[in-house]
Amino acid sequence: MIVKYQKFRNEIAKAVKKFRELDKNEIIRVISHLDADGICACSILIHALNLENRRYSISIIPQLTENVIQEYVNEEYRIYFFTDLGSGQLEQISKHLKHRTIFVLDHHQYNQEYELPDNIIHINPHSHEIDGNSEISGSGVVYLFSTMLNHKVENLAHIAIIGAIGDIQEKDGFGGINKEILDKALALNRLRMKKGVRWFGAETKPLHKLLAYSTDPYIPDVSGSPSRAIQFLKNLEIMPKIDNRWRFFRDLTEDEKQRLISAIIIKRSNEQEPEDILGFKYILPDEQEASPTRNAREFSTLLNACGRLDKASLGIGTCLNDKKIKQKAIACLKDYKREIVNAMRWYEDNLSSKHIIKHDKFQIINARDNIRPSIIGTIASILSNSPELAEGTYIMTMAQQYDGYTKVSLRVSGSGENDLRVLIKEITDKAGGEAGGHKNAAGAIIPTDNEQEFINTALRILNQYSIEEVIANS
Ligand SMILES: [Mn+2]
Repeated sequence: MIVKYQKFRNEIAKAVKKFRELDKNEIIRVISHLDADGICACSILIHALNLENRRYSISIIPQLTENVIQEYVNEEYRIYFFTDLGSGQLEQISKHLKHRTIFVLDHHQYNQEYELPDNIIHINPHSHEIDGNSEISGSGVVYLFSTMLNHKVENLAHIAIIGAIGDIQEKDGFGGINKEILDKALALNRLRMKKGVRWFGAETKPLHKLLAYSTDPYIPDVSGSPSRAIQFLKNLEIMPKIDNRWRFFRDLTEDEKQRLISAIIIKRSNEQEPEDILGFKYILPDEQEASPTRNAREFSTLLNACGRLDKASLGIGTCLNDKKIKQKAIACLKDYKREIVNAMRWYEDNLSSKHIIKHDKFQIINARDNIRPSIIGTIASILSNSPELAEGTYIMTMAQQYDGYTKVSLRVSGSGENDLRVLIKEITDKAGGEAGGHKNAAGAIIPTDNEQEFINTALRILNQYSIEEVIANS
C-alpha cells in the first residue's frame, strides 16, 4: 500500500532533478487551468520559481485543446509546465511541441497505453494507482513537486488544500496525500479546522427558512414548511424572532446552537447518517474575520470567480497574499455572483423558448451568447442541484465562445450511475467536437456551426440513456 506513494514521490523527485539540470536562464512557460485548482496549482509553482529566482510567463486557459497547443508551436520557450491539465492531451502535446522539455503535472485520468517521448515528463497519481479524483488534486501534485524544489513552499500547503476543495475532494475530511498536505497546513497554522453545520446558505437565510428549505441535510417533519420550522424552534425554546427581526443561525448562543443540532440529529435518527448535518470548516487564521478569504471554501469560490471572469491573475495574487490584489479579487467575486444571478434569470425567462429543451429525464439549454461560456458549467451544476429535479436528470448547458466554438457542460442530479465523460464522448464521437472531464462533471468544445447536429445527437443519446435507466431500475 505505502509502496505506491513512495514510488510516486520518487518519480517526482526525479522530475525535480531533471528540472534542476536545465539552463537557469531559460524563461519557463507555465500553462494552467482556470478553475480554483488550476489557479492554486499555478500559484504554488510561481512561488517556487520566485524562490529559485527563475523567470516565467503564465497563461491560464479554460481548456487545453489541440488548437490551443498549436498556438504554442511558434513560441520560443524551451521549457513548458502544464499544470492541472495536459494528461488528457499527451499525444497532441508531443505531436506539436517537439524539441522542448515539457513537464505535465496533472491529476486527471489519461490513456495509460500511450508511450511517452523522452522530452515529456508526466507526473500523475493515476500512474501509481493513486486516485486523482479524491486523494490529490492538480495543486497537490504541483505542491509535491514544488516543495521538493524548495522546501519553503510548504508555507503554501493551505493553497493546495483550497485547490482540492475547489475540485470537490473534501468529503467529511480528506484522505490520501491530501490528508498529509492538510496536516502540514494545520501544523504550520495556515489552516484551522472546526466542526460546524454543513448546510448551505446559513449566511444569507434566516433560521426558519434555512431549516424549511434544507433538503441536504433533510430534516424529517421540518424540511419543506416554514411554519413547521418555526414550531420546531419554539419547541426547543429557541425564539425564531427577536425584536421583530428574524434570527440567523449566527445569532444563536452556543447553547442554542448545540440544542438545535442535537434536536436535528434526533429527528434524523431514522436516516442513514443522522449526524450528516455536521461538516468541517477550514479557517485561514491569518485572514481578516469578515473576508471571504478567511474560509477555505469561499476562498476557492473566489478563485473560481476570478478565473471565470478572465481575471485569473487576481486569483494568483490572492494566493500569493498580495493585499491590494486581494481587494480586487473580492470585488471580482461580487461581479461573479451577479453574473450567475443574471444567467439564472435568463434561464427562467427562456424556459418556454426553443433554446431550452425540457424532458422528464434531461434538459438541453442552449444559451448561445446570452451566458458567458466560462460559467455554463456552474449554471449546469446549480440547475442539477435544484430540489425539484428527479434523481438522475441530465442537465446539458451550451454557450458560444468568440472563436467559432461552443462550450458544452454536462451534469446530472443526485448521484448518477453513468460516467458523464463517457456519455458526452459518445455524442462528440458522432457529432464532432472534443470531449473531456470526469465522471460527475464533463464537457465538450464543438464548432458553433455544428450546434444543431450536436443537439440532435445529444437528444437521441440522452433519450437512449433515460430509457435504459428506467429498465435497469424496474
Ligand atoms: Mn483539478
